[in-house]
Formats: sequence, C-alpha cells, structure tokens
Amino acid sequence: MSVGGLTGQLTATPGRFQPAQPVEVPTVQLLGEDGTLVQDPDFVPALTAAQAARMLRDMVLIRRFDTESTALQRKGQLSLWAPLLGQEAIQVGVHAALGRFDHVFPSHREHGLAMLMGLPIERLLGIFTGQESGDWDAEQVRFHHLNMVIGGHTLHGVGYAMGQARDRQADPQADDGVSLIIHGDGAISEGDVNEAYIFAAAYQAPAVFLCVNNQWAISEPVERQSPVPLYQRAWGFGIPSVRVDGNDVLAVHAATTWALERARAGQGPSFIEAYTYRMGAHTTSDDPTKYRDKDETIQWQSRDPLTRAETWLRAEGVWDDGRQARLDQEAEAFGEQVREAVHKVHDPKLEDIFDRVYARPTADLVAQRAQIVSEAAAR
Ligand SMILES: Cc1ncc(C[n+]2csc(CCOP(=O)(O)OP(=O)(O)O)c2C)c(N)n1
Repeated sequence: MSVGGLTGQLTATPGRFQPAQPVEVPTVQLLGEDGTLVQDPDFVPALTAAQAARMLRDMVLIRRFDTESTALQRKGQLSLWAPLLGQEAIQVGVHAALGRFDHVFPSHREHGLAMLMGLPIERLLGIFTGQESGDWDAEQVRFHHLNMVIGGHTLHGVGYAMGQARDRQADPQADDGVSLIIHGDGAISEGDVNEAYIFAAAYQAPAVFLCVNNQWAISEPVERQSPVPLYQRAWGFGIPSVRVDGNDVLAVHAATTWALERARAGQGPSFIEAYTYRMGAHTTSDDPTKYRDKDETIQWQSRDPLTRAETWLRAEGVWDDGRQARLDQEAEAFGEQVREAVHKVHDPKLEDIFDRVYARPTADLVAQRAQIVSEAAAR
C-alpha cells in the first residue's frame, strides 16, 4: 500500500515496535525460598521480632481458618468455599502494612485479611452459606464487601480514594486514610479494572492496586491473558509498579508500605503484583486436576510461605519449639471456634436491606421499610 509516497511496509527495527528481547522480570524478595534473608537496595524490612512473630502466628491461624472452612463445605455446612491456601503471606503482609484509617476493597478470596481486620468469622462464613448479604458497616470495619463480580470493586475503591483525597483538601485535619484495592490476575482482563486504573492515574487518587497473581483465573492460565508480566501493564497507565514474591511475607509488607506511603504523600496510585500460586481449587466446586499439571502444584509446595517465615524466625532466635507448641494449641482452639461459628450464622432480617443504602435514607426508602415491617408483623 502507498499513501502520499509512503509505503505501508514496516521494517523490523528491533526495539522500536516491541522489545527486542523478552523484558526481564525483577521480583522483590526479602526472604529466600530457604528462609534466609535477601538484600534489596530499595526494600528493607523494618520489623521488630515481635511483629515478625505475629505475622507467622497470623499466617498459621489464617491457614487454619481456611482448612476448617474447606472441611465445613465438605460436611455440607457451607454451600461453597474459595480456598486461599498458599496466599497467606499476601494477606498478612498487607495487614501489617495498613494504617489505622486505610480502607480495603477486597476480591473474593481475602477471608484471612477480613478476619485480621476484625470482621466476625460467622459473617464471612455466612457469605458461603448464602445467608449473609455482606452488608456489614464497611465504614467501621474498613473492609468493604467481599467482591464476587470480578473487578467491579476496583472502581468503588478508586472512587473512595478520590473521596479520601477531597476530604483532606476540604479539611486538613481529616484522617490520612488511603485505599487498598485487591484483585486477581483474571480481573486484569476486565474493562472495569482498566477504567479504574485510568481514573486513579488521571486523578492521582491515593489508591494502591494489589494484584494477586495466583496464575489461574479458574481454568485460564495467566499467560493466556497477558503476554507481558502484569506489573508492567501498569506502566501504560502511568502507574509506578513492582512485582514481589507473594509467598514472602516480608516482601509483601515492604512493598505495600512503600505504595501506601506514596498514596499518603499525595504521589498518586501504585500497583503491586504479588506473584504466588493458588495451591487448592478455585472454589470447592472446581477440580483443578482437569486443567493443570500436578507437578506445577508440587513445585510450589517447596515455596510455602509459612515454612519460610518459620525457618527465618528460628534462625533469628525469636522462634523455638516451645513457641511453636503454644501456637499449635492456639490454632486448635481457633479451629473449634470456626466450627462453632458456622452455627451462629443467621438469616438476615428483611428490613435490614434498607440500611446503609444511602448515608441519609430517602423518604421513599423509609416508607418502604415501614411497609415491609408492618406487613411482616401482620403475617
Ligand atoms: C464479571 C464476572 N465475570 C466472570 C465471573 C466468574 N468468575 C468467578 S471467579 C473468576 C476468575 C477470577 O480469577 P482471578 O481474578 O485471577 O481471581 P482468583 O479467583 O484467581 O483469586 C471468574 C471468571 C464473575 N464472578 N464475574
């Protein structure tokens, strides 16, 4: 084809149209797979021994919550469960980095983080019995609705972050809360998510995107969705980004701290890709042996986030058999608590659906609520 004397032929100039070489994927790791510390010039773990030991404890309890809940589903006491086995370091690392006013907009697998933020476990289990609508007071818990519509919550999170920034513009005494938005590798293909990135970048929203790359969106492998590493996608939106080892609690903590500080300092959004692996099924109704190789799963077992943290803490002299035995006991008691919590799940009251729709309910809603209450009383 020739237009105005120009030919439409492209010459294959390396590096001009796409990278000549596959782009390197540097991954932040502070705790090696053998549990020894790794130096990184940009991220230095700043934790006391007590904080680090607390992280191990939290990971152990989250794993217990997850295995108990999976068993509850097998016993027919939950309709469904979305296991988080292998992703504990992300939820604990994030939790340890959060400030007291920060808000979390989760995906559908962040049960451990929800628990650490103080959401009663029966409310989480209730989501998976189908009795809980997730209408807890998110302003109070700072952990928003567990999102089942893939990616939709990223827009809510960015909108909220923009509100947080406006609050501070209007009142310098307002709190310093920012928003942390968690989504999966599959969510990155959703239109909503890409709109969220654009909004966050355009308005320099105090938002952190944490992409949990567990490599599978149900049966879709991440490579099919993105020929480039996910953290590099953020560059196209002008969002600084980093990939971290998602099975390394120290790396997740350090990167999340970095990103939250940027947001708090008015430097806009950041993106963290936490590279991990979903050890279990997508949910209890799925069979991963149908679509993925057993050896892949076995390989990831050697990168277990709990073992790595424990090995490191023992080498540092802040963990020993005595502490481990006490933690095992605590986990046993907690397991029983989870099994009891499933019996505390109640059906919601019909009139509750009107609560928290608006900050100030409209006259129509007040009237509808009153009508439902009186009809229920007359039955
Ligand atoms: C808008 C929308 N499309 C499709 C689905 C069905 N669905 C549920 S989970 C899921 C995969 C999500 O993968 P990812 O974002 O990587 O999160 P992960 O489940 O791996 O934690 C899909 C496609 C959905 N819930 N919502």
